[in-house]
Amino acid sequence: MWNKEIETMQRKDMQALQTARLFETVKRVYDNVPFYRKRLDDAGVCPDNIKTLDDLQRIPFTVKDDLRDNYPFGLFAAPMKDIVRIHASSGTTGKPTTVGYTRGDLEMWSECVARIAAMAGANENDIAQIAFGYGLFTGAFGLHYGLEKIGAAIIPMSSGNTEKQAMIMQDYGSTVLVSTPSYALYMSEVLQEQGIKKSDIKLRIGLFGAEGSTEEMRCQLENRWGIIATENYGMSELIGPGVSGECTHKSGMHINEDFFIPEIIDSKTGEVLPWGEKGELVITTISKQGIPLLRYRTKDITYLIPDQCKCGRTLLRMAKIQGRSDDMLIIRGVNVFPSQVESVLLDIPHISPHYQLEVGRNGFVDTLKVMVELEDSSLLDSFSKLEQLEKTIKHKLHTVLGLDAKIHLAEPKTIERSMGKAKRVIDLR
Ligand code: DLL
Repeated sequence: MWNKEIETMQRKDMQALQTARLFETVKRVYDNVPFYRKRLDDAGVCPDNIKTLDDLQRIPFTVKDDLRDNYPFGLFAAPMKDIVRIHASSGTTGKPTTVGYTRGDLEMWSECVARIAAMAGANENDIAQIAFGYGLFTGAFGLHYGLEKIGAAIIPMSSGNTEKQAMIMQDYGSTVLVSTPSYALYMSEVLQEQGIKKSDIKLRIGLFGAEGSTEEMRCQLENRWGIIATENYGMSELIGPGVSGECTHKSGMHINEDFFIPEIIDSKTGEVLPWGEKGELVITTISKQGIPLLRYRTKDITYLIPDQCKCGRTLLRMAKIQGRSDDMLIIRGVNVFPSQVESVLLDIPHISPHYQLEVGRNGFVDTLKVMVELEDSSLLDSFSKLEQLEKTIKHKLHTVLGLDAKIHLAEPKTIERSMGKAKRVIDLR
C-alpha cells in the first residue's frame, strides 16, 4: 500500500479527520469565495455550524452551472500568485469548466494517483506509457505525476499515433498502460495488425478511466493484452483522475476519503441515500486549496460499498458508474454535450435546426455521426457546395469538441420531428 496509515484507517478516525478538514474547507471558502459566502449565508450556515459530518447536509449543493456562471476563476479560493496550474473540461456552452491548483493541490493530486497506481499493483520498477492527451484535460498530467511519485518511469506518449504507440510499447518494454478502455482495445487491434504478439510485449497492468466500461470490456482487455485491467475514476472539477480506483480485487473503486467526502443522493429530490443505494454521486473536497467544492453534484450514478475489501483497505468503495443523470455523452473519453453540437450547427447558414447525433462503436472505438438537415433542397444540385458545407461543419465541430465527427447531410424535412422531448441522441453502443 502506498499510504497504509490512511488506507487502512479505522472509520471513527477517518470521520474525525474528515470533520476537521470539512470545517477548514467551509471556513476557507466562506472567507475567500464571495459566491460561497452568499450561498452559505442564504442557507443560514456559517463555518462554526460545522461540528459533525451530519452537518454537511445543511450545506447547499454546488453544480456545474455555478462554475460556468463564475467562469473562469470566480470560485478560486486562493490568490492567483498561489495558483501554479490550470486545467479544464468541456462545458455545455463550449466554455470549459476551469480549475486551478496550488502547489499543495498538485502534491495532494499526485498522492491520490500514487495510491491508485499502487493499488493496481504498479511500483518503481514499472515503465508507464501514458496514452491520454496532454493538455487542458486532467487525465495525462494526473496519471503522469502520480506514477512518477511511486517511482515508475514515465513515457509521456499522449493519445493518438497508434502505430508509434505500439512500436514504443514493444521497444521500451512498457509494463503499465494508461488510457481510456476503448483506446486500449483499439490499440490491441493495431498491435495485432502489426503482428505483435502478447509475448512480444511486457505489459502487465492497465490503468483505465475517464469513461465507463463494462465487465465484458475488462475481460476483453485482460485477455487481449494478458494484463490486470483496473479502473479509476475522477473528474476535473474535483481534481482530475485520483478520486477513486480499483485494487487488484476489482470489486469497486476505493475512494480517497481523506480528501473527498462522498454522498449518494436521489437526483430528483436531493435527499441523501444510505450507503448501498444507487443514486447520484456528490463529492465534497476537503483539502483542496485552489478551488474547493462543497457538495458537488457529479451527475454520475453509482452506489457506495461499505463492507471491507479483501485487500485490507478500509477506504469506502464506489461501484462502476452506472450512467449519468444528464445528457452528457462520453465519446472516446471526451465529454460531449448535445447542446455544444447544437450551438455550432445553429451558427452555420443553409442548415435547419433539426439534427441528430448517432454515437456508435466501430470495433472498440466510439464513433460520432452528426445528421444535419439542409434548409432547402436547392443546395442538393451542387456537389461542390455540399462538400464545402460538410467541411465547414466538420471543422467547426472539431474546434469545439476536439473530436472528429462524420457528417451526414440529409434532405429537408427528413429528420424525425418529435411531439415531446426531441430525441437528439441515438446511442448505439
Ligand atoms: O475524465 C478525469 C479522469 C481522467 C478520470 C483519467 C480517470 C482517468 P473529466 O474530463 O472532467 O475528467 O470527465 C469527468 O468522466 O463525471 C464521468 O462521467 C466520466 N468518468 C471518469 N472516469 C470514469 C469511469 C476525467 N471510471 C467525467 N467510469 C465523470 C465512468 C468515468 N465514467
